[in-house]
Amino acid sequence: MRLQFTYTTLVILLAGACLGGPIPLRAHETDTADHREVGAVANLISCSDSARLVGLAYLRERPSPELVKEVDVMVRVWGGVPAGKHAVHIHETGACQPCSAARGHFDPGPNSNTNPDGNHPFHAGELRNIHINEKGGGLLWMVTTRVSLSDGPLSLLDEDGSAFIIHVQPDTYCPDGPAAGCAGGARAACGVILPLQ
Ligand SMILES: [Cu+2]
Repeated sequence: MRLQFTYTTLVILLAGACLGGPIPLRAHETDTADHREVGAVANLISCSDSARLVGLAYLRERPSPELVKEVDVMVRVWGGVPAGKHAVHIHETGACQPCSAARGHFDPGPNSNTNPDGNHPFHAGELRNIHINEKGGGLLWMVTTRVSLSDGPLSLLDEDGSAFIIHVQPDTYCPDGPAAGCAGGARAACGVILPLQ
């Protein structure tokens, strides 16, 4: 099942979850045509039940003439993921059926290494852990400068797209170098990143 979201839907779903200081949810141009605010959304689907929508993610690239952009990231989960900390990343391919179709971590460029454990936490798609409470809800809100939504070498909306992955285990950020599972292990939820018009 894939739901179509509008900005109005996003405001209803996310505004109440924005703890103390909601960000404006707007799609219109706020600068010149080259420096637009751009948005994207991902429906998060359970990796054990592809018919189950467990949350959503929202991205907003702020208007800027710089190549490196500031991108607001908000991930909201309302069920289907066990309580505790879970790794959250942006993976390199916009496919979630099965969740392994999202492949490795988003990490474009001449020194690309998408191995989830092998180059962690240095991939462009790295995000922070999300904490899921005992009722199954969780909210992650952060800013990254490692990716963009507009055209360019860091764009998540490249030819094969990108996807959010929420992992079963926490992200340890691999402090001892490459080790199996240090980046969160198996996959709990996945969402293909789609542009908002
Ligand atoms: Cu991952």
